[in-house]
Amino acid sequence: MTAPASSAEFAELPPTLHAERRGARGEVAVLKLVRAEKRNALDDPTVHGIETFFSALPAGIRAVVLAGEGEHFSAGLDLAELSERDVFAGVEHSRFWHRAFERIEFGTVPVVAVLHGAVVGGGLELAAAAHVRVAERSAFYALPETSRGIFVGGGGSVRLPPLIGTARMMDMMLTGRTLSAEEGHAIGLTHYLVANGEGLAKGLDLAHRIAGNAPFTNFAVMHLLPRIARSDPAAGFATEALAAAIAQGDEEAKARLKAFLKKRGPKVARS
Ligand code: 1HE
Repeated sequence: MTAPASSAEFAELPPTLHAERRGARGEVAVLKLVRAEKRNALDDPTVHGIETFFSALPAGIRAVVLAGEGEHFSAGLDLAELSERDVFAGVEHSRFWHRAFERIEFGTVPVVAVLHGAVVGGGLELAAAAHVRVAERSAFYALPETSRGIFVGGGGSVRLPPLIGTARMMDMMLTGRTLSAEEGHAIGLTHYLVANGEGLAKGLDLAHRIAGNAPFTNFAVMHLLPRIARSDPAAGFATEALAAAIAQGDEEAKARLKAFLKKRGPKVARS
């Protein structure tokens, strides 16, 4: 279902991005890379647009689906823009990507990435910043930076090792190895594997489920879980205890617990 909300509600985006709201109350936003003629290569205006979009989501949006138009999710960094940058400009450019993708990973709402075709270089780094990844069987993953004589610069060396392991990332970078959709799923890079053409529907279904969670719980999962996982266990247990106490004190949690006890809340179902 598409909500009647107009794209004018969103921050101004470059022509390479398209945003719309979905769901009965427009609670899910879909952000699409729409530069299919360049295989959704990420030029500066597009990366800036991603940062702007996630920094200024309209009120009422509780989850985002990130997808790509055309045959591929994204061919990564726009190589045409790389030509004459000096060393420090390169540092600033990488930091600019970091800021933009940080707005996804540690933004205001969970993000479901829907992947198909090439998910390579900066495109894979973009996908890694999302919270849940759905892949169509056409998807393939690679880090061709090495073959271009460059290095990952969009946060890949931080976000990919926890997902797929440092050794596997090393192999992908050193040998130029491409992973298939099935391999990506088997190693936990993606959470769901679906038939070609079914990714967006699956992504929307998951986003609507996420949008129905208590906002504090979504916040804790996005912002606290990864930090607890990286901290020492003593700090992790203390943070977890605080988060658990705050969550259960929330009115939303109390209402949901009461509903279950009165046989009105959902039961856990077999998959
Ligand atoms: C591009 C880009 C791009 C395509 N920058 N223009 N990324 C890469 O090294 C991947 C480079 N791209 C490819 O390997 C292939 O294009 C694909 C496998 C993704 C798709 O192949 P295909 O046959 O469908 O398309 P194509 O014919 O190769 O490309 C169509 C057009 O898109 C063509 O332009 P045209 O004007 O000749 O039509 C291509 O030049 C253009 N195009 N990919 C610019 N990446 C923050 S650091 C991140 C570092 C990285 O991301 S490095 C990895 C870069």
